[in-house]
This record gives sequence, structure tokens and C-alpha cells, in this order.
Amino acid sequence: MFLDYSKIYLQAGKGGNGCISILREKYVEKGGPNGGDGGNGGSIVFYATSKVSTLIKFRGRKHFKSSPGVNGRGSSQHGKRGIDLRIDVPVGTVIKNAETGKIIVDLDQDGKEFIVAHGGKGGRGNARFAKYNESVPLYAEKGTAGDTFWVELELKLLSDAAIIGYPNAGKSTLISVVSNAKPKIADYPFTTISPNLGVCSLDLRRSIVFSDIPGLIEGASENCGLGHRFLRHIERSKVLLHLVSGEEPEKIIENYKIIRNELVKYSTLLADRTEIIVVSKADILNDKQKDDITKMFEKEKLEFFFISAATNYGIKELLEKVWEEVEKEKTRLQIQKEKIEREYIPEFTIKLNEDKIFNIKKENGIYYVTGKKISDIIEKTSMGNERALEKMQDKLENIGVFKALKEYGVKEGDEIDISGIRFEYSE
Ligand SMILES: Nc1nc2c(ncn2[C@@H]2O[C@H](COP(=O)(O)OP(=O)(O)OP(=O)(O)O)[C@@H](O)[C@H]2O)c(=O)[nH]1
Ligand SMILES: [Mg+2]
Repeated sequence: MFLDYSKIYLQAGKGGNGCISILREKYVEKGGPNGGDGGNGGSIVFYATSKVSTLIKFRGRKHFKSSPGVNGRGSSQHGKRGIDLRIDVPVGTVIKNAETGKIIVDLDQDGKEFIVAHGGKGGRGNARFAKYNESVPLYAEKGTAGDTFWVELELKLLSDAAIIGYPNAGKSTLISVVSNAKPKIADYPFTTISPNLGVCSLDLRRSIVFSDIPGLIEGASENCGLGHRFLRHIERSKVLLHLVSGEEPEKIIENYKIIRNELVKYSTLLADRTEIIVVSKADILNDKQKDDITKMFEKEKLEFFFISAATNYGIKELLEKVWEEVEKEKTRLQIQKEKIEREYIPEFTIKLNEDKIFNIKKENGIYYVTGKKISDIIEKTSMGNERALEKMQDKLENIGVFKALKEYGVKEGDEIDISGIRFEYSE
């Protein structure tokens, strides 16, 4: 079975804790701090490879974990970093955050890799906090948690031209004639249940990648038939080859419009894609029927091609047209890409406003302080350790949390929630 969608849970390794340790040696009266750092947690990396062609391995397994970093130890021994987990996926896999729906990465090239879930940071051991005017520091950082979230994997085929149309229109027959693909062909609908890819060589220099998409029917955009699953693949093809069977000559325009309508309903992007209309099985049409069909398309002001995969009629002309349109689309995409690159303003030129480092809001009498920096500080603090708590307060003070809370109207005894940890506010 061809699997083109999966939802999995990623859990990157936690960072190891920093260690609190004091050098104790005979004859050395006052030992120094020698707690080592915790190792960073292992990350989860996705790797696109043409050696894998489906997402089938994710059918049984849903949870993926990388190993945690090892805690630091005394004698300044740093903990080992956790081992990264590499997950191989087919080229064309798009990874999305399942909760927000935001695309994390589009693994559209063979060999492309991306860290999707980062391992937590190892905490620093107390050896790092020694200062000349301080006695032995009795605090160390805890390792932070690794990224954990659900992701959606979607495989979208990368082809130059997608062959679409009603079941039985002759799509698989066409791809088998023009390319190296050897799909199943039969005289019943829905013979093809998963897309086939095939490479067509026009000559030594020119080749086109075709995909043969399972039959679409009315309601496909609302998930009828094999529906959405396969409309998704079409999205990434540069050109659509819309096959309408010559078997119902009088209903040609009607049949064409039904599928056309599904594309429009599915997405405007798809509706705008270059479409080459093809009337298939021309060998069974007599001259009168062909004339009628030509007139019908003329009336609609639509260009089209007659072909017969059985006799090869019209195939060469069609392939030249597909090549021309694919090239046009590639040029258009290249210009678009260059334009985006020209207009791109790198993020670091945007000055971070001090107020934006954290947010404060009041709800049901509680003041909530949130923000990435805040959660980092909280996560790194060992809550049971008084010195660590003091350090945390200093850090919050330094970035202006207490000043901002006061301005916001916080009073003695009010409850504040700093990134999930509750405190009673006291001057
Ligand atoms: N006479 C004639 N028959 C054809 C031609 N092309 C395909 N057929 C026949 O049409 C039937 C359907 O062909 P397929 O290629 O399986 O059609 P499909 O569009 O892939 O169908 P699904 O996979 O079910 O969506 C088969 O019996 C083919 O032999 C052609 O050019 N001429
Ligand atoms: Mg087929």
C-alpha cells in the first residue's frame, strides 16, 4: 500500500543536569567547585532519501525518541551528549507541526536533512559559576527539556506533469507508453490506487517526470472516491495533463468541467496551474465525432490535443507541448524565487524591543509572565535549591520582569505565574 500521510510524536532527549560538586582532598582545606556540565540531549533529524518511497513504516510506529544527555559528574566530568535519531523519509515529504499546521520543512531534495526536534541543552555544573569573590557556588543548572510535539508527515510527489482525469480515462496506459513506468492497466475504474511515477526521455537532453494519479470523480475535493489524498500530489506538479476519454464524445465538455470544477474547489493554486487538455482513445473516434469534439472545444475557447496511446497518434506533439509548458513554469518559478530572495530582510536587522522579551497579562487575579527567555530561565532552575532560586531572581530582575510587573500594578501578596511556576509577590 502507498502511504502518503502519517502523524507521529517526537520526543527529543532532555539535556543532562549540571552537577554540584566540591573538590575534597586531604590537606586541601578549601576545595573548589568541580561539578561538570550535563550533555546536550540528542535531536531528531529527518533525512530525505530516494531509497525510501513511502511513509509505510510510520503505520505501526508512532513514537520516536532520541536519547537524553548524561548528567555532569564530580571532578569536572561532563556528561556525554545524547545520540541523535535519524529518520529516513521519501524525497517530497513535508513536515508540519500538527498543532499549528505550520510547515517546519519541505524535504524536497535527495539528501536534504533537517533537525525537526532539538534536544534539550545540558545544564552547567557549578564549576562554571565560580567567581573570585564568591565562596564555592552551590548551584548548577538543570538540563532543559527536549522538543516534544506531534508532527504530520505528508508525501507530495514531485513530478513535472501530473496525468489526471476520470477513472478509466487511459492515464496509466499513457504513462506506460511515454515512460519507463509499468502500472497496472485494466478496463474497470480505480485500477490505479496509488500514484505512479515515470521518466520520459524526449531525447538525450530532455526528460519529463510524469505522475499517473488515481482516477478523480465528482466530489473528489470533498473527499469522494480516492479524493483529497491524491489531489494533494497534484499540487506540486508543474503542469496538469487532463485526460478526457473519447468514449463518451457527446459528454466530453461536461466530463471535462466536472473534474475541472473539483480542482477549482480544492484550491485556487491548483485552479491556476497550467492545464493541457487531452482527449484520449482517439482511435475509437470516427472523423465526424472528432469534428464535433473540435467544435465543442472551440466554442469553449479551449485548446486541446487528440491522442491514442494504443496507436501512438498525437503522442509526440503532446510531449513537445508538455516540455514547453514545464520549461515555462520552471522559468516562472525561478524568477519568483529570485524575487523572494531579493526582497527577503534578514531577521537580525529587526531590533528586539526590550518590552517584547516577555509578556504580562492578568487573568482571574493572577499575573502571568510568559516568553521564551522566561521559560528558559525557569527550566534551568533547580527549584529546591535556594541559591539557584536567588540566581533565577537576579536573572528575572536583569531583564526587567519585576519592574514591568510593578508598572503593571502588582502589589505585595499578589499571585504571579512565571512560566508555569507560581509565586507570591513580595517587595
Ligand atoms: N482503444 C483504446 N483504449 C485505451 C487507450 N488507452 C487506454 N485504453 C483502455 O482503457 C482502459 C482503461 O485504461 P487505464 O490506463 O487503466 O485507465 P486509467 O485512467 O489509468 O484508469 P484508473 O486507474 O482506473 O483511473 C483499459 O482497458 C485500456 O486498455 C487507447 O488509446 N485506445
Ligand atoms: Mg490507472
